[in-house]
Amino acid sequence: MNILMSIWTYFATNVLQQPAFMIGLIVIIGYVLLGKPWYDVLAGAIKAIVGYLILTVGSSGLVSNFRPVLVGLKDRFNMDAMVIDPYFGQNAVTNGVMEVFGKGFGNAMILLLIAFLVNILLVRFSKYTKLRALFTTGHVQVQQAATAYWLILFACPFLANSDVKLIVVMAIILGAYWAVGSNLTIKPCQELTDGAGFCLAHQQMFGVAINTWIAEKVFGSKKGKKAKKIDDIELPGFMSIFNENMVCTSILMLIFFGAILCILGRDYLTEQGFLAEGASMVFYVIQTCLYFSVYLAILQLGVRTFVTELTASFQGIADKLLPGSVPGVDCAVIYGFGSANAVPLGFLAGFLGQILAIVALVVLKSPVLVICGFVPVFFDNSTIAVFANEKGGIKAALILPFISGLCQVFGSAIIAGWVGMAAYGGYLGMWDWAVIWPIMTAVMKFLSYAGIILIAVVLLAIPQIQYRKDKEGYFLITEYYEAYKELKGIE
Ligand code: ASC
Repeated sequence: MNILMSIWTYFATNVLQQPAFMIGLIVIIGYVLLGKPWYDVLAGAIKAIVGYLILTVGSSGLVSNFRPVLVGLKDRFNMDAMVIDPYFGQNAVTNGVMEVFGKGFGNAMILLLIAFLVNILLVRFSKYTKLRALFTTGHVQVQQAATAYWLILFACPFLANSDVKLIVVMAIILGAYWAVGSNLTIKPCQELTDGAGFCLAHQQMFGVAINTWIAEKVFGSKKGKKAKKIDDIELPGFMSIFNENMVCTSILMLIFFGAILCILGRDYLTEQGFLAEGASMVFYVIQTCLYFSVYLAILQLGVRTFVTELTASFQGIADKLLPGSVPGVDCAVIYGFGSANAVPLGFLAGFLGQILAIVALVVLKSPVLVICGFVPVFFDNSTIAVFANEKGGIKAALILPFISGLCQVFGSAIIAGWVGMAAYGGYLGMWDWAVIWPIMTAVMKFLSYAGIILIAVVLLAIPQIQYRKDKEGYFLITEYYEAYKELKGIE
């Protein structure tokens, strides 16, 4: 048993929680099942792993470059505020869960094992479950497991006396959330990418599904007139330079982060080691801000490198092992599709929403103050903007991320204040965890066991409803996208 556990832990730490190797493994299995020669398998795996690692260089470059800038605002103004960011959220759990509940979280590996198996089984029996998505982003699952542990312990203290009961409940609720959430993003992703064959497995899956739906219903074509998308807009005169993504992103970020860096001030930046003593502040600001475009370009190169390998090889898994399934990937993958300018615009609109919400918390003298974390502001809102633009045009791409920014701050302040995580300085803060999980926590808190059952039933009913609303297209959209397009009259 110990040996099995060691093998599993090794696999989970090195493969399952490292999306690049997880994707590599999937590509190997897929190509082997397709009967490809060994050198094609090897080449495919290398391209997939390198591509994903390039994506990671882009996304972690963005995070490590720009997170300190936003968090700096808190130090600079001596604010006693909680940061909404997955990494701060995980730290808060690590530091606080023992003190608050008298219980540490040592069972992450077992939980991941059960969740992974449950995911595979749910997809294997898609005929009954109607679930079609395999999660590949283990790093996100670990962050979510930590936060869910706190929320569930808070809502259901009666589970604390038995590790087995606790793990089972967590596996059911989290596993169902993962499976149902990623499944919800299949239609938006397939329609946006013209059937690229993946969906999202991240932290704003319900957010993407709900916002795409609103974008289509509220902002979509009216009286046969299509909503104007970002790329349809022809800017006049000198403004036309904004049509080019790299220029647009660089100028917007220069204005935005340039202003924040100036607010932080030379003294603070030198003190923190960001700016070398005596170096030029002007060029430091220009370089730092332009790095935003650099990392975004890297990220998009990574997406281009691995997505084709992943989807081509996944055909083997979808044909032989898990019929009709697609892989769920990091939300950043979507930045390689749709309108590239939706990415900086969604980010800025979301930031505006967050700032407004934070000002409201200060004015209302909220006991919990929040400071923006880079990951939720950027990765949630840019993602939502890309989908919103596709269905509802530029208006949707600005308004929906703005509302999302409000939801992220208010939702996180309420839930983290209520469950006591705010006192430990951080909360996950991503869309689903600021909107959907607070509702689930409240239901479990007030209905206890009945609440747990209710949530599991409602979650698992969602794919059934989706299927019943579109029996013909539901599996066709993953199995044969061209036929789906024909069925729906999509050009
Ligand atoms: C997250 C998280 C990250 C980023 C990354 C986006 O939620 O923890 O590191 O988003 O996955 O590419």
